[in-house]
Amino acid sequence: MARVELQITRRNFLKTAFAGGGGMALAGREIGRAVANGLTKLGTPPAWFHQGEIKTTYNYCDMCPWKCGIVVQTVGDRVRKIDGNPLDPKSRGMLCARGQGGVSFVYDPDRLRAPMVRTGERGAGKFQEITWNDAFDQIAEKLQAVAAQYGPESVAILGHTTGDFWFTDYFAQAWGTPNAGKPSATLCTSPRDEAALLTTGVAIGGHEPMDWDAMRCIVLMGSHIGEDTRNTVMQDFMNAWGNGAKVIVIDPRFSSAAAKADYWLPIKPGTDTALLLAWINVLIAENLYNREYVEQWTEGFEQLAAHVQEFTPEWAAAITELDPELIRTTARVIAEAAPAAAIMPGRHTTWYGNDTQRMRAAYIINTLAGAWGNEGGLYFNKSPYLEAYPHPPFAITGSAGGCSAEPGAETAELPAGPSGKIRADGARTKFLRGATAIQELIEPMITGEPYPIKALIVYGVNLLNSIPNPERTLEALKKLDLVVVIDVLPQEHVAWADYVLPEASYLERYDELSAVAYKTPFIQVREPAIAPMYDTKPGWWMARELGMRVGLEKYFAWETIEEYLNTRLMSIGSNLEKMHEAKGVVIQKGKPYLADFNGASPFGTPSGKIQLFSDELAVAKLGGLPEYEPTAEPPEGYFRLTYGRQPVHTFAKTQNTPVLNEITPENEVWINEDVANGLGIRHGDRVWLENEAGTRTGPVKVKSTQRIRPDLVFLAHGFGSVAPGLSRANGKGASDARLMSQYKLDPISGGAGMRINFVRLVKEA
Ligand SMILES: Nc1nc2c(c(=O)[nH]1)N[C@H]1C(S)=C(S)[C@@H](COP(=O)(O)OP(=O)(O)OC[C@H]3O[C@@H](n4cnc5c(=O)[nH]c(N)nc54)[C@H](O)[C@@H]3O)O[C@H]1N2
Ligand SMILES: Nc1nc2c(c(=O)[nH]1)N[C@H]1C(S)=C(S)[C@@H](COP(=O)(O)OP(=O)(O)OC[C@H]3O[C@@H](n4cnc5c(=O)[nH]c(N)nc54)[C@H](O)[C@@H]3O)O[C@H]1N2
Ligand code: SF4
Ligand SMILES: [Mo]
Repeated sequence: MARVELQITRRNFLKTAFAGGGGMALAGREIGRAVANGLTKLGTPPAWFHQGEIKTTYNYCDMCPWKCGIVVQTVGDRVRKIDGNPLDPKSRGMLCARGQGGVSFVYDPDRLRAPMVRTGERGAGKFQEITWNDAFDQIAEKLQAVAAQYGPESVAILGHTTGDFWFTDYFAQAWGTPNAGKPSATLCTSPRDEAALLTTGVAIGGHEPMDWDAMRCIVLMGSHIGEDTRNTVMQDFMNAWGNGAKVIVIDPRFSSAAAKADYWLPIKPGTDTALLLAWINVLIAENLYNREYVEQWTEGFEQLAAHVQEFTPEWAAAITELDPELIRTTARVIAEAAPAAAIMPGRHTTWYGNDTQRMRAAYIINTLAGAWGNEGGLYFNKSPYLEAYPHPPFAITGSAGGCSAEPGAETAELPAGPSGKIRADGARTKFLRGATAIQELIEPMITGEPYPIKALIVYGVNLLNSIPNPERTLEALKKLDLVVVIDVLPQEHVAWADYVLPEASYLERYDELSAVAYKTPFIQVREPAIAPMYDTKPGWWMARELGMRVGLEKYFAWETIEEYLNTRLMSIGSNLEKMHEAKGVVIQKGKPYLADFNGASPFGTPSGKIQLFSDELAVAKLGGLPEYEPTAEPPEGYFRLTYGRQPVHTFAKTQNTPVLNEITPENEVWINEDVANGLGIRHGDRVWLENEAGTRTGPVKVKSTQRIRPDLVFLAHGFGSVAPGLSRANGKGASDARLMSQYKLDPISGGAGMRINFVRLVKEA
């Protein structure tokens, strides 16, 4: 009865409301004001949307590197709300918790507020305020002194987050240092991209080209969607799952994605390549591969078939500790769905130091399934058309790469500096395609070999939390002649700067356009919602001010950022005003499928064919076909340290954001319940984590669970910071970065495998 009554009442209410529809819209503002006045009289402050005119600006999110398009609502000088931009292909009107947390990030009272110069010892964190003018004059003088004595190469520039372009790409090339790097390359995506270049000749790019809508079988190797909370990826995965796609998850931990899987393969860590080789063996032995596709588009099938003959499911079972029948069954599940089946290329793929070969094995399976360029498999990304700002030739060419690099950036090119010196990490000789191994740039700062690096500019990199072996980084920081840090928060490494330059956040600045290679390529604009708070400035302005003082005027011909952006936008018949009218995003046409190429090859290999056998790797004696390479086992009493993402935090950057900190203030260390019981450790206990070198972090809460194998522990990255200025995050939880005394370089991609560290649990004293 009650329910019927309620329905009637509601319907009557709606009728009344709609009867006056037109009038209501007209009178909306009046009513709003009346409501606000009425509430104020009652002593209740009116809601933000009744407090004044709402200004809408368009932007792309900077709470993680994914760059979802956002709509920002501002009243007066206060940002009130961020929503997903419904027209943006990445957000589609939705955001993850971190994206929503952007307002809180920007109003974090702990933000850096004014430029500062160091007054105490490096690392002591003693500074005094300085004017922007004086800061740039002094920095420019010191940079020029370093360059005069050691050459421009002796300045290293490290960058990440969405404004890094101005420093790692634009300034670095104009200045002439090849020693620019991003943690988003060789600590993240480089193995999967190098493997793709070697195999298909097409890099994966910023956006994994899974053709989700039509996919029938999804294989996730690691890829922990749901903990990795990239907005679009979660939407796509859940839609595909809802549409009945089969899901296979390979993970030593029962991840959030594993909870959605039809098949969970709790693999022994570090043995994925053995599983992949066995899958190839089954696909070929049982004749389950796409013969026509293989004949038309590949080279090296005979060699591959001979190579995998011995890699039976039984062989792999002994290595991976998986059931051989499960290996067979899952290979058949992939084949049944092919070509609408793919192993996701992954994102963070720097695991054990042999990672390019693992990714190649995965791509070979995607090839045998006929996935590249077929509907439901892997589409071809296309970069949007957009001209660069015209400038005289750079001193050097070649971008630092990484997942936020502009499409078309020549990441494969290995530049030498103006004095003919190549990258100081020895990239050209060490790695096949000369990637910059960011952590290796630390070495010449300490040893002076092969030549000295004397100055360091850090833009938006969490230096002591993102780069493995932080103790070595600290040694380097002590030796440098000049350290400049551009950041928004007093992160740990900020204490080591000579000059701290506080940036205006992404909601307070214009920025470079975001050009996204995608199924439907698109361009996003960043408009400031409010003026820079405190005495902060945008990164583009800093790059220009510095450039003007070190003789690079010709590269910074534009007077204002509006002029720079309008010049670029001219090439697509647009400008800032039109971008605003278009609600912040312009979408172009893609070429996603083989059929779109009219018989021509979309593959960028020299032969235009997918290289099942890689001649390039064979010539370099790096293995024409992938082989399984065992990784070292944890010593007695130790566990392999693995790490991953936490749904509401980004790396080590959001732990201090008030609303996100409130949801998740600290991390937990996952350990197998039986093992924990054996150690007398209970769920909820606090322990310290100690690596083989005796480095400790914690205390951290124990999550004792059956959801993880007994030979590893798992930690969400980014916690355990030691930065007194971060009032909420300081000292909470444990830091995976601090435990990474070791890393292993992949000889092909230069990627630093970080899952080779072992730790033990020490009960809190
Ligand atoms: N919330 C949130 N989301 C993010 C980010 C963030 O900071 N916060 N960062 C973004 C970025 S830049 C990246 S690169 C991605 C990273 O996210 P992913 O690319 O998904 O990272 P992975 O390393 O593949 O995934 C970690 C998973 O690998 C499992 N694992 C550990 N060892 C092994 C092994 O030997 N074999 C297999 N098969 N699995 C193993 C772990 O148990 C864990 O579930 O996340 C992105 N999304
Ligand atoms: N131990 C360990 N190391 C890792 C990983 C891991 O899981 N564990 N993951 C790796 C991966 S996949 C990646 S992609 C990298 C990520 O590496 P980073 O990008 O270095 O990670 P963050 O912690 O997000 O650091 C971002 C820094 O930029 C600052 N910042 C935020 N907004 C702005 C801004 O608007 N302007 C400026 N100038 N600064 C800003 C933040 O305060 C912070 O200092 O780390 C890699 N390293
Ligand atoms: S995934 Fe979340 S944090 Fe990352 S850009 Fe999108 S909304 Fe922002
Ligand atoms: Mo990453």
